[in-house]
Amino acid sequence: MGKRHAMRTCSGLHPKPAGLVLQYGTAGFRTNAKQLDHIMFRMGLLATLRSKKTKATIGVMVTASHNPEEDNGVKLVDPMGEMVTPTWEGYATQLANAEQEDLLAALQDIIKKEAINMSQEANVFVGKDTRSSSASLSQAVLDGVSALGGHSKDYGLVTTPQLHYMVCCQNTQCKYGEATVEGYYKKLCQAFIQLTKNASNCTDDQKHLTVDGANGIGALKVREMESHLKRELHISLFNDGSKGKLNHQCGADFVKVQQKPPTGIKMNPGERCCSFDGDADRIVYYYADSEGQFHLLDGDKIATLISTFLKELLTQAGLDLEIAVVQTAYANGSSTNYLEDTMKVIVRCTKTGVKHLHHAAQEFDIGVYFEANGHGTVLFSKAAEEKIQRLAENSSINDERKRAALLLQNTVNVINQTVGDAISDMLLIEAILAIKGMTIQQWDAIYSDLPNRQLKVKVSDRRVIDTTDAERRAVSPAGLQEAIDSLVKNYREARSFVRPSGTEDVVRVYAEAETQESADALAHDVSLAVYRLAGGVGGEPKPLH
Ligand code: 16G
Ligand code: MG
Repeated sequence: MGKRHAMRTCSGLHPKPAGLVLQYGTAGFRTNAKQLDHIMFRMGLLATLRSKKTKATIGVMVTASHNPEEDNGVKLVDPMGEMVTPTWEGYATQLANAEQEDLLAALQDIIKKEAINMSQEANVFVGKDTRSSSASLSQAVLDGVSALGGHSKDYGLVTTPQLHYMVCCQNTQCKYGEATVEGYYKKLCQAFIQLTKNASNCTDDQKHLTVDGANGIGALKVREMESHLKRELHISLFNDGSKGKLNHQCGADFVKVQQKPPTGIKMNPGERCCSFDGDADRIVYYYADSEGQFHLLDGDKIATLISTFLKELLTQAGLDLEIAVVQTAYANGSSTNYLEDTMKVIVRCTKTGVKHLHHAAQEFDIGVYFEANGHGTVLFSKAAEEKIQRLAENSSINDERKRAALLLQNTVNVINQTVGDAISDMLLIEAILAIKGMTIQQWDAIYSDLPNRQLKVKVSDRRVIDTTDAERRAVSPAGLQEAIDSLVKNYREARSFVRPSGTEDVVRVYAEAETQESADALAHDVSLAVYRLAGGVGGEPKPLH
């Protein structure tokens, strides 16, 4: 068989090091780039099978997001731009770990289980980030696609959300937009310009935004997009990749975890700044006040700003649509209280990982989902989009309703609904602040975050920790939850939970409390409980102070 022969020959060019075992984790495979060549080839194969199975275009993105430059990774994108389903994540792991001589059998196993018609056409879109290893690794993906006779389109350097967008456009016959990077800029920027038209008294100062591009793909793409913004947003771009190292002391993850500004940017007091991560699917905002104090506005603050804005517009438009905010256990308790008690919106909590939030958000007319780390977007149900559309086209409604309906319509268009998108989120946030005439300080003051602390604990096998209730409670090992419960009782307004990381070999500990000292002390207490009850390795966790 010709194809089989081609497969053998090509897979020989991308051999698997014997014994190497990797897992398709929360966000795909991610490890040192040197270990990934065979994984990429095999993900090219798998994407081709997935395409044949779904009779749709599938995406493969080569990136390791916020990881250091020497790492790389790969994620598969399903037809509507979503993350691939759990069953296929399982296949990805099986295929990745089959020894060289078992590869054909592993493929045949998937073909059989999924009853795939191998004569069906296959189409795969491939994208990559700016890592030096990405060029050859994305070529390995392309080799995998052609080894199974699939067609591929190489988008080259794109952000992760741009690739998700292209896949969705392609599979909706361009109803979602044109499947080109130009088309993406046009759609988003046009919507942004329409939105900000309503904020005509915006000064140049208010139109200014400082962006930290994490020395990655997001910086390149912001540059590319700028002309489409027609000076309605003035961006000062730092960490644009011209000299600094990717994600090194910069980017959204650094800023969120360290709770401090990235290096390499110029911050003036009171000015809005934001940071992207290495593949531009996350964003956080921040500013320094006149005393030089740093203030972070994370995914929770973003979700609050967006959901408040949408809720006000729905009221003004007289549209009866249900809006919900989806968070994870990491959401600051103050944000959850504010959303539920003051804003009166529905709040749902899911497990960590975009696919869980995305899924939960799909259950509402309008689902706003954000992880505290800045990954998130807004989903509109088909029915909600149609209602908004109809109202915007209705000529017999009063001016207030008309204005709100048009704003809602353009809000839908500025959002990348396929996945969290730093560029799209940035445009939406900038538009909201402009329309509301709101400063970043005013946005920050909507509610005050409870002091919190995140720690990690090394244990011999993190799988001994099993959680329930969207990771808020531990069901094993025995006694751990009871220990956490009694420690939490020692502090005011306190909360704590632990979960095994999906991307690192550690157990994560989160604690929040009335004061920073209490949050730090509680996080330490809980770390000790994990260390003692869940098989800690290395030295005992030391107190923070
Ligand atoms: C991945 C997830 C992110 C999550 C993080 C948690 C996607 C695209 N990314 O980066 O959403 O917050 O993992 O990491 O799903 P952890 O399990 O190590 O805490
Ligand atoms: Mg990312």
